[in-house]
Amino acid sequence: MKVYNTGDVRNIALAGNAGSGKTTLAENIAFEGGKIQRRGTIDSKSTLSDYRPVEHEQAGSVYSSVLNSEWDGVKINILDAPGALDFIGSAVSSIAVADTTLLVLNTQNGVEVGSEIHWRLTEKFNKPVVIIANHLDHDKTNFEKTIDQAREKLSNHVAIIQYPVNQGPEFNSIIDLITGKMYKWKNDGTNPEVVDIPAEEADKAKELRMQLIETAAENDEVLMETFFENETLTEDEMREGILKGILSRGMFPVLCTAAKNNMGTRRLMDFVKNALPAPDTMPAALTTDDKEVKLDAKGPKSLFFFKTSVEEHLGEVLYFKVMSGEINESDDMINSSTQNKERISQIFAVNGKNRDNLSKIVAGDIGATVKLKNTSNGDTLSEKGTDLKFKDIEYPNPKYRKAIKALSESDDEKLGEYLHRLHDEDPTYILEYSKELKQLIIHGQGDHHLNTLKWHLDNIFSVQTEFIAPKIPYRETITKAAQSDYRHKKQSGGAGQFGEVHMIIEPHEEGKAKPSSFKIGGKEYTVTVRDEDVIDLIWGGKLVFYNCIVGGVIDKNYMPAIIKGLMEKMENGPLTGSYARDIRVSVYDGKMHDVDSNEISFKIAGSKAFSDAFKQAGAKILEPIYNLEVMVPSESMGDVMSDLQGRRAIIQGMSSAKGFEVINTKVPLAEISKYATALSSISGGRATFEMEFDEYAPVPGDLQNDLIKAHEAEQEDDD
Ligand SMILES: Nc1nc2c(ncn2[C@@H]2O[C@H](COP(=O)(O)OP(=O)(O)OP(=O)(O)O)[C@@H](O)[C@H]2O)c(=O)[nH]1
Ligand SMILES: [Mg+2]
Repeated sequence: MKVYNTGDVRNIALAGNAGSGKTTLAENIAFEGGKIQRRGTIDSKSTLSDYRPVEHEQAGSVYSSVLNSEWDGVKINILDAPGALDFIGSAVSSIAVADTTLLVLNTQNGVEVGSEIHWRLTEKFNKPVVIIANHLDHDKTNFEKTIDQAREKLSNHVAIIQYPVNQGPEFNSIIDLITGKMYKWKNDGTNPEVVDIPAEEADKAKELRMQLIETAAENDEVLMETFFENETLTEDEMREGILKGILSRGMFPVLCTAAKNNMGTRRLMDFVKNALPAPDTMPAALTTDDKEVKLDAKGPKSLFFFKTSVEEHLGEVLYFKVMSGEINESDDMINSSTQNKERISQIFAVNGKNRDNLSKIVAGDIGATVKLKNTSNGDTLSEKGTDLKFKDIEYPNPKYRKAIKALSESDDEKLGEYLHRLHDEDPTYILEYSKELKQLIIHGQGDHHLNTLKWHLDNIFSVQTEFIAPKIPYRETITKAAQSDYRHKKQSGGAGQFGEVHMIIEPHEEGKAKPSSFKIGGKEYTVTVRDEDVIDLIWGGKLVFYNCIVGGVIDKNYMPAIIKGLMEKMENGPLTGSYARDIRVSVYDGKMHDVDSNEISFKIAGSKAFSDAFKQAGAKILEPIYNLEVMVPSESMGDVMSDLQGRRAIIQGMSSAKGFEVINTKVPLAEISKYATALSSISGGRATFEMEFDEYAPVPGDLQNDLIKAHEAEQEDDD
């Protein structure tokens, strides 16, 4: 297949709400560029993009697909993202990697939730956007309402470049304000007849053209002056202003399509070729150490990997964008994450599951390769000696968790392997084997997301699994000081065991002075710290140990054994068996025996004394609290707030942004396991949220009692 120069490449992401017509549009672009002889359809499960069984099952995209086409010598790479928000990971990587996003709107529904959320991703990645007004052939289509909503909810820099003359079931014509012509299709779309604007449209076209010229001029001072002088711009000046506006997000052009009938595709491809930025006109990419690397075909060879798919008979296919240089088949490169050498044995241009071999691929272009040894999503391969590592794509945090288990234990290993594979294909599936909870937990974006994962396990991998309720990783701590001592003594023939430990435990707080005196149960204790040992616990929080022994009553060498004894209890808290945290322990007295004392004796004594003290120290169960940022359309605000109150939420603040209210709140994890589903049903799918771990906080007293009882019952069951 042909090799394209950087300037002849356009990379577009197709984003927007589920069902807006992205995959149909991608199919049209591939068809018009001669990549396929017939346009596949969603109904007949024959599109290039939606080729996977799960996509046939769901009649919509689940993963992004990479397609390419050609128009007038320019290669158009298409990243067709799924619209369903459960699969947002693929929309994130598509928007991050492409240079321009085509945000496809279904003009029956206007700006939908998914449109807004994908729009926000383009804001985050600071990428140009072109709006595609699709579904113009529906009886309920409303172009004007869609544009009004786009201006209100997305940006007031939305600029009409094309408008439909006869939207609705008879739709077959648009007016293009750049060329000043009307485009009229026959029933099968494709190639339109180009005619002068009819007299009855002249005034409207003139007015909209003036608006477009003004918006184009606003993006450049020189153009603005020209506009003031001549009160218009030439077609070339207009194009220049539009390109600048697109690049700086100062303008969001609107084009028209009826994708099902293949109307508008060719004009769209003209526009992609003429008005959208080539990869080397985009801002430089950043490396992990914040170095800017300009996309340059003459630069050092480097590839950024953004997507993996596992294909039948082929294994892992890894998709990349060439970030600089020219890559040839058989090039050796270095993975900057692992420093391993990788050989690029084959280079492909991809159309869904179809692949064409390339001998070479140039900076800015998108391709795929296979048989890499140790490279995955987010990695950079670069020329030896350059050690480039591009910033990885940031994916949204998980919002939903379930525990999963194989019905048959013998499938455990296979299950782990398949789950990793599913994570490679969709990095927003996060797997966690929690040693603490003894559960395999899958984190994802929502119920549908996790059910899709299970669908793969059931239908593709044939591993029978079940979801179970995920446990909450509680913690235990204490709220006041307590004292205890314990003598461990054993004399049963042979060598005996002896160790005695006196300790005071109290809550650990950052910045608290070292212990010196305590008053516990009317008794005063004075201690002098000899040594301090601060242990950062891998599950969060600290254990601080003070050796306050006077006169060598316990040898210093036994301290590590005592700490070991404490750690045993810290790992298995006395209340519910959860991890304990944020405790400090002062060992201030005890006894040794010349012959019988040994490490095991002091470990046992330390552990028992600690357990006993813990129970008198106002022990508390802590639960994980998450910060939630909930974006709610104003009309659902009341319902969302009252639902949050039922979830023990503490509201931190509220603000408004473009028709949305933003609620910042802290909520216990136990209350939000299924929040994604609940919020969606309260708000008709319009509200969304982000969540991030904040801190551990004490559970309310009644819940603490319930948890302790539940733990006791569980222990009895186990006995
Ligand atoms: N009448 C009409 N139907 C359309 C148009 N565009 C797409 N469709 C239909 O709308 C449905 C959804 O189209 P897709 O192309 O799968 O939409 P998508 O945006 O890729 O959807 P997701 O992948 O789920 O995000 C299909 O049945 C298409 O045939 C259009 O312009 N007019
Ligand atoms: Mg699709």
